[in-house]
Amino acid sequence: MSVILDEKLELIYQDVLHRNAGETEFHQAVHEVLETLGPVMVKYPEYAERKIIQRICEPERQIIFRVPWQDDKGEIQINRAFRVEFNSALGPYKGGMRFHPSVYLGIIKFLGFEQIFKNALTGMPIGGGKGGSDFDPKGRSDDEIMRFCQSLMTELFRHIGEYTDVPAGDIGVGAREIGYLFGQYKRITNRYESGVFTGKGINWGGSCARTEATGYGTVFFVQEMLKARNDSLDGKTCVVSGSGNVAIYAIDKAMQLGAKVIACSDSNGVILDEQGIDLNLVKRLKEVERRRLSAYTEERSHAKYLPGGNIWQIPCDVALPCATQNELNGKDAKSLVENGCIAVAEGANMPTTPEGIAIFQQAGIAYGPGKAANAGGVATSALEMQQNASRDFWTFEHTEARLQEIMVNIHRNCFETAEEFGAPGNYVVGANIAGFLRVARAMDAMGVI
Ligand code: NDP
Ligand code: 2IT
Repeated sequence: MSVILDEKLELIYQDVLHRNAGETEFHQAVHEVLETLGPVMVKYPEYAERKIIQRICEPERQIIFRVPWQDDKGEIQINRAFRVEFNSALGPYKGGMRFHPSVYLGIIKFLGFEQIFKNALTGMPIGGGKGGSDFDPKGRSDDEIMRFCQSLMTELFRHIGEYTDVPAGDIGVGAREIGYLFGQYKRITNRYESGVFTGKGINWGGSCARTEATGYGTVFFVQEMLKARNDSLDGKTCVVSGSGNVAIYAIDKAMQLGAKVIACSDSNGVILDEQGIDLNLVKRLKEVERRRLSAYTEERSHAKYLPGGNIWQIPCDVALPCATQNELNGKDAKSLVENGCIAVAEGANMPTTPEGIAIFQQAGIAYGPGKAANAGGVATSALEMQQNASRDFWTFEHTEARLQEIMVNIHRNCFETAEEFGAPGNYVVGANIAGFLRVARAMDAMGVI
């Protein structure tokens, strides 16, 4: 790890390593937060005394279970699923479910840990949690996805609830999966408990703008970072990694605000379209036809498909990593900076390695970490819960306006907190400390919990 920790924090970190052996992504997420908490321990020694950090690093509850199901050939498949209920000081556990073959406990714990601070930053009443499975949805039929979701929910239903734990989507989990999961929950419990899930379909309890929220929110965050530097997105060249839910709506909002998005990607390669990405085509290929991004050049022959390509080598003003963890390393950060990039905001969770973050910060570019920049998704989930609780349904315009207001507030909070703690312009410091303090104050008020 790049930064050396204060002595007390190093001891806490060593304990986390020891108790959670082999969970490298979780170690990375914890280290990044501990790096910034030194000045907090000086200003609020009572939190150190009452071991708030050690308590936050230990999940309240971790559930691991078997998910057996039958594929279309009748063959039995066995997957493993997780729900890590990390912290409920501010509200019910809240966070997505990820279906991806790389999922293991260390991934779910890093995501759940990040979620605590992110959710605190939104200012909404939501705790932190995350779940998922090592199930690989690629190439599976709708029926297989349904049977898998039903089997998973046959165990998960007993752990979740509107006031307990409220899952949503993440990688590999979108509206289709949430439909199957919610349907099975409703059937088992005999309750139409809308608030138990977010990301639901618009005509059965979902919220307008939830689909768009993470990508839109990330771009609203960029807009605020640039405003703070007397600049704007108008006329800027952008690259966006990924071509899933977050990437698609980040591209959409960046274009609406006058930027030119010239590249996006998937895990196989990169599309470079100097005329500007044809977003309707990407949406159709990914959301409707569920095809690989390489199919883009079948209809846009002037565009280039770079198999195995590195999107961060493409010169741009603004880079938005919106695919997955550790997708942007020190070398990539160096290329971006050398090619004149002025702003990076993370639509994905922990996409930049510690070496990459250090390079962005040394170069003085505007760098928005995921727990601040992608908080618009979960914030809009909380707006969905609010609508469900009051049996109300807001318009797209109203919901988007609330989302933008929340992102402006998160930016301001991170910006001001960074200044207060002696690190002006450092949004990592601002996000970690502002998020931590909100959780710490709530935990401290509730005694030894
Ligand atoms: P999707 O499943 O819709 O899309 C994921 C995209 O990232 C795909 O293009 C996928 O390519 C690519 N990708 C996934 N895993 C890998 C990998 N291991 N290597 C390379 N590329 C990969 O997921 P989302 O758009 O919802 O999520 C993207 C990121 O945003 C994640 O980090 C997620 O945690 C984060 N996030 C999501 C929120 C949400 O509301 N959905 C909210 C906040 C953060 P391929 O198809 O080839 O796998
Ligand atoms: O990482 C995230 O914030 C999400 N996947 C969204 C979580 C949610 O509960 O909406």
